[in-house]
Amino acid sequence: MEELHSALVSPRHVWWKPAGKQEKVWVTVSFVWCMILFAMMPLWHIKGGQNPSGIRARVDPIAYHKRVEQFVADYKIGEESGMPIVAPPPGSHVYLLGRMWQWYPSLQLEEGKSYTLHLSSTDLNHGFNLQPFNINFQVVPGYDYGLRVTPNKAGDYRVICNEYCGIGHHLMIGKVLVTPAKTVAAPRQGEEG
Ligand SMILES: [Cu+2]
Repeated sequence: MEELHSALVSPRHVWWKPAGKQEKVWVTVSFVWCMILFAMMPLWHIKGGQNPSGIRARVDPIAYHKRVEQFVADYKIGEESGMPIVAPPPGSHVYLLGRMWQWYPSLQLEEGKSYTLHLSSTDLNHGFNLQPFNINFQVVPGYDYGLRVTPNKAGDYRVICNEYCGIGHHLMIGKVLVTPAKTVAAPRQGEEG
C-alpha cells in the first residue's frame, strides 16, 4: 500500500523499527553512566571533603558590624594604610567583614593553630577567595558563616572578591598573614607539660 503523508491519515500502528544492537548498547552505556553520576552526588557530598565545617547562623548586618569592631578593638596590633591589623589568640573567633570594597580587617594568624573564621557582609553579596588556594565562599549579608580553619602554611596571603559587587570590585583585596608556628621547647624529663 502506498504511504500517504498527510495529517488526515493516521500512521501505521507499529511505525517504528526495533532498536538495533548498537542503539541498545548506547542506551545501556548512557544509562549506566547516568546512574554513576547520580550516585556521585550523595557520595561526593559525604566523602568529597569539600563541605564547609562550622556554623551557620542568621545575623543582623549592624550587629555583625559591631561584633567585628569589638574584635578589632580587642586584638588590634597595628595598622597599615588605615587598615587595622588584628592578631587574635589561637582558638578564638575571628571576624572578617566583606563590604564595598574591602575586606575588613587584615588578619594575622598563627600557623598550625585553629580558629573559627566568621564571614559576613554588611551590604551585598561578596565572594571570599583566598589566594593562591582554591578556597571560595559566598559572603552573604544577614548570614554569619563560621568556618573552622587551621592555617597550615606560613605566608602572606590575599583575599580577593569573586562575586561582582560594583565599580570597586577589583580593588577589594584583603590580607591574611600567617606567621610561622612558634617552636616550643620539649618539656624536660620529670616536668609536666
Ligand atoms: Cu566583589
